[in-house]
Amino acid sequence: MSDDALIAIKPSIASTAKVTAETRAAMVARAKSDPDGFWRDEAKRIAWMKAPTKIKNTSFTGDVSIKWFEDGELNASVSCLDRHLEAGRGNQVAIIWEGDDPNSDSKVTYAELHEQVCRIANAMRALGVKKGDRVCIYLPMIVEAAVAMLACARIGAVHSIVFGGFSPDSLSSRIQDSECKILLTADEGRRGGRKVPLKVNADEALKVCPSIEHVLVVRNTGADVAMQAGRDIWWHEAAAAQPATCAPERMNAEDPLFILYTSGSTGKPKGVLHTTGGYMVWASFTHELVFDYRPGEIYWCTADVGWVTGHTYIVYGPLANGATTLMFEGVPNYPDFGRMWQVVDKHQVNIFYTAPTAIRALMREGEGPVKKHSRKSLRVMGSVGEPINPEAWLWYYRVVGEERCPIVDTWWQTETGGILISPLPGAVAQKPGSATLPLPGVQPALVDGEGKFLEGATEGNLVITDSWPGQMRTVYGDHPRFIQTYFSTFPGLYFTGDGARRDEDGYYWITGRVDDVINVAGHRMGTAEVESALVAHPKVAEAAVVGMPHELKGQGIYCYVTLNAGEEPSDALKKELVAWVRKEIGPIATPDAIQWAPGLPKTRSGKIMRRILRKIAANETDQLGDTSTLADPAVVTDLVENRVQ
Ligand code: 6R9
Repeated sequence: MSDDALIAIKPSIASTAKVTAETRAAMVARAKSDPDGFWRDEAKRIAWMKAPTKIKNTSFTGDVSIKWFEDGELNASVSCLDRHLEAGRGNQVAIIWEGDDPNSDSKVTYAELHEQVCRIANAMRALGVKKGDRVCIYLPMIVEAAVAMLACARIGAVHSIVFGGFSPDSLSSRIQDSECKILLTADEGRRGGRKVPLKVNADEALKVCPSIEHVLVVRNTGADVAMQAGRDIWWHEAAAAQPATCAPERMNAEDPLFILYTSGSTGKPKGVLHTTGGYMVWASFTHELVFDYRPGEIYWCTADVGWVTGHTYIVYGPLANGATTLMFEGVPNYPDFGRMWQVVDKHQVNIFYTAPTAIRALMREGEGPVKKHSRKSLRVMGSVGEPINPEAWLWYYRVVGEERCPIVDTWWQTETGGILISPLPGAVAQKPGSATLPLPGVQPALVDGEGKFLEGATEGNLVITDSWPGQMRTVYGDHPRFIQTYFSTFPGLYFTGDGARRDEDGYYWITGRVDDVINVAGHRMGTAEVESALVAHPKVAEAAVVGMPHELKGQGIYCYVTLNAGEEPSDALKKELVAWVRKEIGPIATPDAIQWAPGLPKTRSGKIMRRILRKIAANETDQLGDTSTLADPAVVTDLVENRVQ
């Protein structure tokens, strides 16, 4: 199939969708000509205590200041809970929880969720948590994770979720950076039939986190865990001691809602800060438009709440829209490769949103596990996290969705708060492998290395030329780093760090990161983070890490390691280094290949030439390009000869 093969808009969807090709065009035009009017109207989709009169006040130059709805007042938890109770939907299921074990599930109604949130919100207030305080959440995929987020929002505390797969070191550095006051965790998590020792990890992390005053612990698996007197409190006991209602804090639209750490090309992960009003409008707007969400539908996003996708498309977006959102504790291949489709049938899922890495892993197992289940309830299917190759796209479309369900390939980032580029099922024809067109109000552009705008069908660096409500506001505690990272490469433009191609129809094809960030199974990682973990090992002198093509994960982690003088390379040491990186960062950073490098290719000024290392890792050694600027071209010969197969 050629790049340009269009998959037409489904007539059945076009005739019933809220947004059609015509209405989309009108929205795009109005968002451009009258942004204040457009977003003033869209802001009505969430509940305000005081409706905003000032709408957009943003600047991408100078000190970079992004404010939306700045005189509005609201509480995010009210949009997600209270107003649904007031509308008589208290008995509707808000969250369907599906356990790792296929025999465990539960349902929580909006009224029940409201009560749980209020109790934990009160419990945190009783522990001294106030508006603006940071709360760290280190929980597995259980209902309490959503409760924790909304309870923070209720009292105006800023949550910072750390993915349950991260190591104690990764957890402690995130807690320290934002000086969290309390930690919400569980005894253990479950994943793929195994237990994750969250409380043990948390105890280890907290040895170096003086800001943490208390730990609320969910009894999840019932494991016997140590409880530190005076510090640790059982979640269920704290909840039971509190009233079932809690007055929501009145928040300004620009008060912070959450911090989420994400990897960049340099240094430690950055605390991406999102605020309340703009983020909530964006979460609700994009969830409804992109998934063509209709009241009463069952919606399932397979992400983890530890990532931004879980924030916006498991919790805030769907709950703001009054949807029934499914939360899945498990993994796609446990107990077998049919699990996703078994869950789809069991809960009659209408909208399904997952990652290319999962699609590729399932595709490898063939059609059998898919065909064992009906999947008739599915109506729209999404993809997120990395470029989806046309082959995987077509398999998803033909085999899973039986050519009935439009595929929405959604491009966005932690920084963008929600989806920016995606087809809308009733309005935009799809092309396998393309994220297609920007959402109304989003203005992408491609620029060359000098920042010159490129027109027409072309390829370049993806930038966004003007603000949208869901945009991040700053790097927590480091506004200069925010400006430096996103607005200095191409002054006056938001630089995404991605490259993209635009075709004759104006469709965007994201080609991947153009910086030193790699995307392993949809998880973002800075090569610098893995390098600093490696050089922290006593036997390692120097390390350079690059991405390499990986059939399932999209990219794998390829490490070049130079040992200290006198240290002998060995397979045992390779294993030790792999285990070391897993311990330092977490299992998602497990190196796929380690190559012993007597030396690294460097320029005469000492810069590692990663371009060459990427080519060797990708086994494109015939395309090394110019190596004449190297201080010692001989190291390249050695690296090529000893490439890890
Ligand atoms: C939501 C999320 C962001 C990076 C982004 C890009 C890649 C995400 C994509 C995609 C191609 C898509 N990415 N969605 N690339 N097509 N549909 O994943 O956020 O973890 O911050 O990662 O992921 O490279 O820059 P985050």
